[in-house]
Amino acid sequence: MVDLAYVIAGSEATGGAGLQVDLKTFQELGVYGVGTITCIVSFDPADGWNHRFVPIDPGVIADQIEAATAAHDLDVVKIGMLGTPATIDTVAAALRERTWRHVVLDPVLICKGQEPGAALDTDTALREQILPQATVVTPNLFEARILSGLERIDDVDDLTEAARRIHGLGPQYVVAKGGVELPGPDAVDVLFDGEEVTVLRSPKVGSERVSGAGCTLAAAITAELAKGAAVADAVAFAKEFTAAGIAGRVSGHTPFDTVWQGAFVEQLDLPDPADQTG
Ligand code: PXL
Repeated sequence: MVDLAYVIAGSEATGGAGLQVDLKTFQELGVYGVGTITCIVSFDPADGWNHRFVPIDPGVIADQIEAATAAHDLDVVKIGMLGTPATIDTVAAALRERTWRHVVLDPVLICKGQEPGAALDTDTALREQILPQATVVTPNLFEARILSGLERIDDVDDLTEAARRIHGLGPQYVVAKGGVELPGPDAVDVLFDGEEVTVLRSPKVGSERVSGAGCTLAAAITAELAKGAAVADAVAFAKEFTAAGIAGRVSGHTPFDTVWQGAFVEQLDLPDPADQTG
């Protein structure tokens, strides 16, 4: 029987981020994906690709969660963009209703196009209601700064300190991501489990941010956990999977490229089953 993974996240209409990326990643990694939509983001090509953000009615989010969890025994879930305090209330309550083996939180804090005041309320609600329920949280540099309260994160020591502080807010494992913005030749991630710090490094692929990398990483961690991997192994594999996807990126008409989730399997260069005889 195939393993199942669940995601509660926003739709991003170009296909480069959000729920679309999560489900593509799940499929690529051999788990059956189930998704609940929290909001719809449609970039506006006539306005610098700014985000147009529409939240889904909380009652409709609750209906989707009811349907998904009644249809399947789901115990590993990824949480992506939630976007409003009302959505966070609904999702936090639904999370509390059952026991999860893993809750992987990609703490997507702000969306360009939202009111700054509304964004602050959303950050607070996420920190208070969702973060303590997460087993794994995957902040990028910006999110790590906001969640840790550190003014600057300039090197691996700062990133480690941020991971320690965020761990203090409740999640069991913190994966703080340096990305292309942390100075140095490598993309550095710091994994902190409350006791041990593990620093993961891989050479940066280019110097530009690629859309969907954070979604892909958290979804790949979720898929590996669904299959039974230990957290440290899931994180290390997800980093390789995401790096391959960044190297194999897709260019469209947007000013940024997006991750290709099929690149990891392509680079394995598996023998074609049609070539095998006997
Ligand atoms: O990459 C963060 C992200 C997550 N989820 C949705 C998004 C974005 C960024 O645009 O639109 C729905």
